[in-house]
Amino acid sequence: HSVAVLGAPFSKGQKRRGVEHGPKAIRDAGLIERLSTLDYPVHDFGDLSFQHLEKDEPFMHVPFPRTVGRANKLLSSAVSSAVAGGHTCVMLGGDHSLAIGSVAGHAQQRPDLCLIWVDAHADVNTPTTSPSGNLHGQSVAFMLKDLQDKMPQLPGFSWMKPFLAARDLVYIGLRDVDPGEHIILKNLGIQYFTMKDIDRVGIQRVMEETLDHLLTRKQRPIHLSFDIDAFDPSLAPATGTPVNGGLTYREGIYITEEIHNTGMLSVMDLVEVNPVLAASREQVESTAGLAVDVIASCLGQTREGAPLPFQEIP
Ligand code: DIR
Ligand code: MN
Ligand code: MN
Ligand code: MN
Repeated sequence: HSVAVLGAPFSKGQKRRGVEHGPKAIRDAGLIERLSTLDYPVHDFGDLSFQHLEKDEPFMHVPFPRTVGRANKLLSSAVSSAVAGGHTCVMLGGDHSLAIGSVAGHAQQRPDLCLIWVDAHADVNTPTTSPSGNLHGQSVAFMLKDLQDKMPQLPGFSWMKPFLAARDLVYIGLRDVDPGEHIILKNLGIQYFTMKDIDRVGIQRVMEETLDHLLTRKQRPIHLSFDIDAFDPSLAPATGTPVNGGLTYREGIYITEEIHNTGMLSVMDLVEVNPVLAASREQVESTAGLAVDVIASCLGQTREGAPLPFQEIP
């Protein structure tokens, strides 16, 4: 198999500037070089270019609906083509509203996919429940078939229909869930593991239960949507909405190693790296370097050493 890297320099799913520079920061931290040490071809498809829309009035209190809708339409085609071309696809954000297009494009090719959402936040607000209006906090609500009757028709989103069943989604790392989101998680019976759950049972059991829940009935493609703010802010300071008490480095890498080991990872997103919000160049480099470690681990880099076939000691 081969890997396709796709940059999505986009920030209109939230109100802070700078997250559109995430793809460059992650590439500058050595992503392509690192992936080329693994054992398959890497194709860097560069960055998508998103159009600026002059007139894009808010819908209710949701800013830039047409801009976000159009960007995600473009991204969904790009991801769909990459998957159709036989690549494992790595999408570099950009803000987390981009998961709408990424998962939708993936689902076009693989309607049986399941979704693992690693994040401090659930990103499942509807425009009605959202305290901020920001679309990066609403991505999952656009996907869920079970929320269809709660979602208004937003301008910019007529190209897509909800495609995901609540039972095909698992969250890991939650610690900042809005009241309306909590009601949705409970009402739809969505499987989620908060940081408290990780404290209680450990990351090993969380991953066992996650993969049991999603893969026991049948083997199917995995979409991993990884928000860098799932990590503790001491490890990933350069991000828009840091929340204390996040994943340790080892918990994060354990998650990605276990996902790699399923052999079912098909598309992943790495989002919300915002180099402009860092207090120093060191903070940019540590956050982007962490993103590179996460991606490489998803694609087979191990803590044990290179996954080579058996060789004699030289
Ligand atoms: C909040 C923050 N729940 C919202 N969400 C963030 O705006 O809906 N997601 N930051 O990554
Ligand atoms: Mn998120
Ligand atoms: Mn988040
Ligand atoms: Mn491998």
